[in-house]
Amino acid sequence: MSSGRNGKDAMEARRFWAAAGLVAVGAGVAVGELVAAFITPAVSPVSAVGQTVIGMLPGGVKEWAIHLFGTSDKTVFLGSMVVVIAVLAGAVGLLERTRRGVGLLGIGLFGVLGIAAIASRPNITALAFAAPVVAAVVGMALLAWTASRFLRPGLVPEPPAGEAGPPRAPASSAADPASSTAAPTSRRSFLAFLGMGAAVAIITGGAALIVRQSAVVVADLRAKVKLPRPLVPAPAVPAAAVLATAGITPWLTDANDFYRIDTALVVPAVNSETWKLTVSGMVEKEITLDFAQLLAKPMVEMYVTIGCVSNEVGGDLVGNARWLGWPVRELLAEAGVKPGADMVLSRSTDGFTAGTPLQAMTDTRNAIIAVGMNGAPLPLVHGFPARLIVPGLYGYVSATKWLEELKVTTFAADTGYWVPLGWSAMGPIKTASRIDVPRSGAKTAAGPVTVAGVAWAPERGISAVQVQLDGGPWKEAELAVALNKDTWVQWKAPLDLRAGNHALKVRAVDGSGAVQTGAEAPPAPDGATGYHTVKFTAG
Ligand SMILES: Nc1nc2c(c(=O)[nH]1)N[C@H]1C(S)=C(S)[C@@H](COP(=O)(O)O)O[C@H]1N2
Ligand SMILES: [Mo]
Repeated sequence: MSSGRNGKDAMEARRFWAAAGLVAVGAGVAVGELVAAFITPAVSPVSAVGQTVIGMLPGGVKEWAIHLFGTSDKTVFLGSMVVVIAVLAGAVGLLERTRRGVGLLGIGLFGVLGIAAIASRPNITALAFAAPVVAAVVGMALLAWTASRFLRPGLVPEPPAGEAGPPRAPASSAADPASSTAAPTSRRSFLAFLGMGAAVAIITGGAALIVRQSAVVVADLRAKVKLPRPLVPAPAVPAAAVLATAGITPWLTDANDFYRIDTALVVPAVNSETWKLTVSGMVEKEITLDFAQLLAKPMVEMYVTIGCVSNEVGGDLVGNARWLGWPVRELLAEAGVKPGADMVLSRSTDGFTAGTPLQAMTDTRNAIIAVGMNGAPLPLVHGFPARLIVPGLYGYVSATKWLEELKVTTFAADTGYWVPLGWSAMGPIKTASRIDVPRSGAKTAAGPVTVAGVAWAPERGISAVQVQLDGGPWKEAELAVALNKDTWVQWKAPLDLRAGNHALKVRAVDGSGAVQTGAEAPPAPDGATGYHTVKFTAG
């Protein structure tokens, strides 16, 4: 039979040991992140575990995860990871209280998970394992220290659950051995515990500062980059390329509004002063060049619309920018491609890979190693200091950001990151069109209105856009002037609307005369199809 006082003590003891687990694991994780920030900035143990978890998700959830990667939901994901780690840490502390050594084992298991997660990341070095090992050692040491201090052998343990111990005298808590050992309330032990907490806070704060500092340093380097003048500048954009219809997507996408899709939980901060690009694989001679050497190459500048394979019909994972860069074919010509190669596997500093047909890298389309976006160095989120831009291909097979290696290889020997996860090895961008005005569910005026949007078929161009109101006949829309085949085209069409509900459909005809398919298909494995339809009300 347990008195109220014992219940309260047990509660306090549980709180203490949950906190002890939290402090031990928290300090371990913080130190591990700190070690990683110093020696392998591209591999963080926490994000490696997160990425492994996402990697183990089944197909449908992964589909959703790709979208997650491009949005602010990353913060939500990292936040949930912190909560999960905190709960497990508390559990580890409680375990150590009742079964000495088991909590330590739990922390060791954390370390093993971290090591396994890092081992499953592409392109890692042995150094990357230092962080989870240090994290586990620090966590175990702290918990062992707490246990040796507050769970001294020889003192009366808590009675096992369900079995009432001998009745205790309602003595003062200091005289009660059970409560004084299980829930230390003495001033000294409490101060020691606070000290550990403070150490954790300082270490975590320091680690966070260092990580943030590296981003600041890189942002500074980026601000100082002087982009070269292009040998081949992009043509001026004629006024007739841009429609004035209110609500239409701007023809040129501002870098700040450009969609972002990548697997990086933390944006890689790549130092442009130490950055190098390597050409390897099936080449006559390997080439390595640094950022200054890259900037000295004869550059081309061009408007290109890029898009994500995960874009739904009518979605906005697509954007149009002016890119500055050095044609990949010139770099490959310097390296000398050996016969038999048919793919270039590009790799980023954070281990992402994309497999691009050698053909697309070397033909006249100007696949480039891009250093500039809309007249400025690449923003950090869009791949600073260098990325690939290949007109006509979805980003997952071509647009590697934070580029560091081009391996000339074959489709038989290598695969890009997304291919084993159920996406097609080949990813040409499908002909697509979108209605921007009116928006779905909008209320418009009845009578004459202008509907408008964009259409794209990079590499083939757009020759016509047609709209269909309420299942009626297809009607030609008016096209803005197309700058080239690789950029999207704005379109608009005047309609005369009766009051009531309407459904508007759009479809495009590409430069080869092929009409966009109306057959509905999901994004996986090689891009969504179907006609974008907007339902709205007039009057
Ligand atoms: N390093 C790296 N590069 C990457 C990716 C990635 O996950 N990591 N995702 C690719 C995908 S799927 C797309 S659609 C484009 C998106 O480029 P953006 O974020 O600049 O719009 O980047 C590509 N390059
Ligand atoms: Mo993508």
